Amino acid sequence: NDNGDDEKAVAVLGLGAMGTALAEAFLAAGRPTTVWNRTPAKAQALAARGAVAPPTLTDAVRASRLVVVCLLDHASVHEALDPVADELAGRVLVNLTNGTPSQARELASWAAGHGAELLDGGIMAVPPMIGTPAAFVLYSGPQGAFDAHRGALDALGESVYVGSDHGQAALRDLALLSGMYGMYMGVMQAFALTRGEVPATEFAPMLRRWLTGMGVLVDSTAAQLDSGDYVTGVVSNLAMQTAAYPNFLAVAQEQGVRPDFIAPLYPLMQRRVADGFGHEDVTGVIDLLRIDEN
Ligand code: FVH
Repeated sequence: NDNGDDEKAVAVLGLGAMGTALAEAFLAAGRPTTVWNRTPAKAQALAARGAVAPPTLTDAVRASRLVVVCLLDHASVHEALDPVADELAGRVLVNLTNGTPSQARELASWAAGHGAELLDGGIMAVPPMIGTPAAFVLYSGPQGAFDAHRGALDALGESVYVGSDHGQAALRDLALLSGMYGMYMGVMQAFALTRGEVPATEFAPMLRRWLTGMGVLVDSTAAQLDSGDYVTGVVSNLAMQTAAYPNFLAVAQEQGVRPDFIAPLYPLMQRRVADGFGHEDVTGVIDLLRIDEN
């Protein structure tokens, strides 16, 4: 079962919800796939579908030049890989575990110290999306390693290379997920306000339509940020938005809902207006988020 010299072979370490989806996608793409999980039982279903499930992590790492790791967090990656570090020499380690840019850079140094190259990645998909056109995966690290293994990695979704600095994929990943959680907070607030008065499934299409329409704000905000001009293109000025904002806090109180998710934005908007920027877009609030300037 040693596929270490098979150019098409892939090893997947970690068979949680995501690691299992990754292994399934490699198998579906016809890649000889070796799998390992701390709790071995999770490998059984994949073995039944053609994956190789060796008894030890050492065997799994030796099975492929391309080793994909997708565990819970950065600490678990070290906990799993530290004991087999020397087996990584000459291999490309692709880390798809959620982590920070500094953790990615640390893992890259650690891998280099053991003779391996690291591609750090950020999966922009949930497990059912893996292997479909809806999925994209960010990668950063050595361009040569990315180019050499892109053919395999494309089985997971669109492979997007974002630079040689190992931290770049994690930075973009966490920024995109921060945007998602901000959106979730808004969605949760909207459902909490309407709960008990409007059936959620009746309200949902309206909420989705509104949020989809407001997606254009991403591009208008980006244009304003890059130009430094927060006035051109304003359709909803900050003073007007700040005047309406107390209503969001009032309706929360009226509906018996905590305002925690939406309350923090209000003082920032007020401060921006007080500083004379009421005629601008809400974009200027981003300036107030920088710790070093405030
Ligand atoms: N699932 C998702 O929607 C997101 C999508 C974007 C990317 N994330 C990140 O992917 C990483 C793995 O997520 P997951 O969904 O596979 O997570 P779990 O199903 O909870 O599986 C966790 C696996 O990690 C193993 N594990 C945990 N601690 C250790 C350890 N100390 N040593 C070895 N393995 C460890 C765990 O093994 P076991 O409990 O089955 O033995 C699972 O294989 C994650 O970074 C997401 O943020 C997913």
